[in-house]
Amino acid sequence: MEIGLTIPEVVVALILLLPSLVLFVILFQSYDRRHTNNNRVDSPVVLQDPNSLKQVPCPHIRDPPEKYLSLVIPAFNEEHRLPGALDETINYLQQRAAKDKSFTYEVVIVDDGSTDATKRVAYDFVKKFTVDKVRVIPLGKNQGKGEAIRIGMLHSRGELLLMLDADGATKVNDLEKLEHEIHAVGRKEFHSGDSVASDSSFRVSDTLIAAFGSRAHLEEKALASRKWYRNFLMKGFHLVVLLAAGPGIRDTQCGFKMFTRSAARKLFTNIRLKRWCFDVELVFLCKRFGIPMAEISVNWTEIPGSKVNPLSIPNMLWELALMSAGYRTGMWKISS
Ligand SMILES: Nc1nc2c(ncn2[C@@H]2O[C@H](COP(=O)(O)OP(=O)(O)O)[C@@H](O)[C@H]2O)c(=O)[nH]1
Ligand SMILES: [Mg+2]
Repeated sequence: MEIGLTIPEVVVALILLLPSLVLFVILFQSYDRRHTNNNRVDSPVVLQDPNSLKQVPCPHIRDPPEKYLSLVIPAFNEEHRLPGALDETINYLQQRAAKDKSFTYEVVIVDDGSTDATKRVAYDFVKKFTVDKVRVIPLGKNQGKGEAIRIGMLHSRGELLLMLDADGATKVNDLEKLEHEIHAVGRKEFHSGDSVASDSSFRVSDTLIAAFGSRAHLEEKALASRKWYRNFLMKGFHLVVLLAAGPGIRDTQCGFKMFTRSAARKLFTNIRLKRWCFDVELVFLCKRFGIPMAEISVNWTEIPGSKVNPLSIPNMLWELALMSAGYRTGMWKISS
């Protein structure tokens, strides 16, 4: 059978068909991820202690806190960058705990299907510092930074939960800036709700606050020194983020963010994006839940070995398209 289309007609047909096809695939994929993560069974719930080889229960974010602070580190092929960053982090935590007996902590390393020696390096730290202080959650297969952080958060024990990168790009003591802001905002909200409440009944884990580390103050310098595609990503991103999540946070992508336990419970039982744009979804969800967001300047050092490259751009756009389609059509429901 002869169709009898001229070349211009074929071009026009393709121009009309392609966007419809892309839209269809976006809607289909969003539909595929429509279930909230509350319904997903999150593994693992039991960890193995490499020292005693005993099983260690791994609590859920819905359980009461057992530590003051959890540090969640996503790690993908980080055998070289992780040891230095972990040494510095644990050193800081130990010094602080020595000065203040009420300061308790854990470090949760989520190994996201690394193909190098990341897991072994991480377990060496568990052996050295005990499974109470350092935990490894192995995901087996690579799932993405966002997914690794989600699983780490869901199995953390802290009143406050900090996510930070495995390369030590931000000095760990900057967490105090985020922590102080969370306490200040939390206390203010606590007393504004009930002016006669005594300060001793204030529990930071019950407040709803997210503190976003930010490199916005470094933007000019970064633009001059970063690779072209990082600048393209940064500028393009501001625009796309504005469209997808609205205004509020200038630097959504900084890998240094702190949440109260109650805020983390709401955010990480709902989040669906798994790779680089999960931070944008966090902003979106904070707004939906009315969780106050604070953006706080932190130090940032560009550490060689970044895994963000030009190939990350299509994935970022794809994730934002999924998110917009999912929430705007109502396929992605938010559960509180
Ligand atoms: N879980 C997981 N983490 C990743 C992946 N890619 C990068 N990361 C982690 O994300 C953090 C930041 O990564 P990096 O490549 O330094 O990104 P950049 O600092 O934004 O250039 C590090 O802790 C990485 O190990 C991935 O595919 N999965
Ligand atoms: Mg980095």
